Amino acid sequence: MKQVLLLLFVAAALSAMGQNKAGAKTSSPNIVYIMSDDHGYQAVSAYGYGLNNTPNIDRIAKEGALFTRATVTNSLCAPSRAVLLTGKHSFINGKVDNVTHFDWNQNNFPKLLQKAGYQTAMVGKIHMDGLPQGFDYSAVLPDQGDYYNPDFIINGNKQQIHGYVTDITTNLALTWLEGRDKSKPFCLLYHQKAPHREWLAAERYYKVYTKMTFKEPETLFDDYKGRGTAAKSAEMNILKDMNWAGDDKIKPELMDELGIPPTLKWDKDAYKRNLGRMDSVQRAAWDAVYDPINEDFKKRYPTMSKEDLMHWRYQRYMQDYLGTIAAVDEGVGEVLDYLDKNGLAENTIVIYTSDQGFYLGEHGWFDKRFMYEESLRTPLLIRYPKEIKPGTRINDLVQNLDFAPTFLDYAGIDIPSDMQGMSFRKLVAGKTNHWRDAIYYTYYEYPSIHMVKRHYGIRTDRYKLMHFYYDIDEWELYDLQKDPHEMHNVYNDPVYKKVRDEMHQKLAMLRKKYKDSDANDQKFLNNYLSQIQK
Ligand code: SGN
Ligand code: CA
Repeated sequence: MKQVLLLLFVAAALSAMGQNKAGAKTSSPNIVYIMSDDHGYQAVSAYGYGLNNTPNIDRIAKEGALFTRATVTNSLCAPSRAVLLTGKHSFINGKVDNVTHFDWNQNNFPKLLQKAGYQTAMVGKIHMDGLPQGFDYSAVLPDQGDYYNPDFIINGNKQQIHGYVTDITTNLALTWLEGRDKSKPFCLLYHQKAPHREWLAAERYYKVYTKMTFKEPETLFDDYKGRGTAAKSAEMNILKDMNWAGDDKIKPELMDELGIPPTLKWDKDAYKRNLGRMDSVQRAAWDAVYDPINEDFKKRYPTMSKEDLMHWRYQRYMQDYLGTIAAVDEGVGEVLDYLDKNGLAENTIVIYTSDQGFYLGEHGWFDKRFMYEESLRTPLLIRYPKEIKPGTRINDLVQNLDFAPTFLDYAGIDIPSDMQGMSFRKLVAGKTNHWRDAIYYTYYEYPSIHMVKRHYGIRTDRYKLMHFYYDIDEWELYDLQKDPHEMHNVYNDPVYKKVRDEMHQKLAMLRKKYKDSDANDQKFLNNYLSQIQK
């Protein structure tokens, strides 16, 4: 009897403190984690590249912090999402590439938040099979999803929703926020599909962006001298490897008329599939803008040199890519407004990031995968007025590996000892200078589209060491201070002998620390080869 009374007393005391059974307090911070797909930091205006304007995303950094060297551990969509959820490297969580199965039964940070009394939701692109675990609500795109009139899988049930994917994703996020149980803290993962290939913008933005001209990067005409086999054999060059119909939006009939062969075998099908999802009103609006582009190209193509074509294709790429980002930015603004209007801004951690970086013409490329800077790094902005001073800039080497432990730390939940990332809560609050001095990276999806060879490596403040393996055995070393564009591999330069030895030692230490090995590389290679042969 005494024990029962004691329990009743404890329960009453806990509820008086605003704490529910599992431990989360009503005052625990909310989390809004916004992640887009393939959004390079060069296309967030807060990073200062001058390509486009993203005032709403920038607002997060203005009122909070901007990370100048945030990186991912594996620059590919589904692996990056698995790292976000688990706080573990790909070779530990098992999702090493877009092909391998992800095991939802393993632990993840939303499950832990949920257990502690948070309400959790995931909206938008997740790119992994199976019902997402750890969420009270999920509304996700199947696989890559579609830009126009997309299907969504809402709590396991598929339905098509009319409209433009970015706007729909924002609406689903806002609707969930409004309808949530307001007595509990919440964690919302709001994941945009844009600006993923094939870059179809919303009507209100393609009308504007297709008229714009963008600054070219210095290395657009890179000839890959000074690099190894991997950069030379990758298939991500804007001039050689982009689809004419699928990417540039040249009509299949016009390709035939001009004698332009498809780049990839699904070049024309990609175009037909994407535009085929539009209704007649959407299609008419599209044609009104893209028909004149086709007519202009038809006139110019016969006299264009390869160089002219590269200039033209770069502009076409940027118009559509940056056009899709405009709606992403607008959605961020709507969510920030919602938090303001509902008095939630003060107690909500807002993050903006991407699943990886992207090449916007640097080295002549599009896509990602490589450990070179543009795809290794990713935008990262965070606002939490209670702890982060406006205008903070963090240059330390944080990774997407750190999100899970950071969120648990903010929520006051113990971080499981097998999570491999570090909480950056103190770092961003200016309460510690203690941080890692090197990051570890792995990439596996080869042979595959874009043909980026398997590699792993480390990056420190100044240097980067990479090993490309499987069908080659090549090392690359870059001095990022002297050579920020990574144009000269100095691995065999005697001047760098000491640096090289030190970097090798550090790499060996990190591989050991994170529990990676040649045996892992071999295991994942064998798995991959058997899966793609099926
Ligand atoms: C598609 C794209 C690739 C892209 C992968 C993976 N080709 O295959 O360019 O690298 O997705 O992207 S496409 O012709 O189908 O558009 S990821 O972000 O999902 O990893
Ligand atoms: Ca991606």
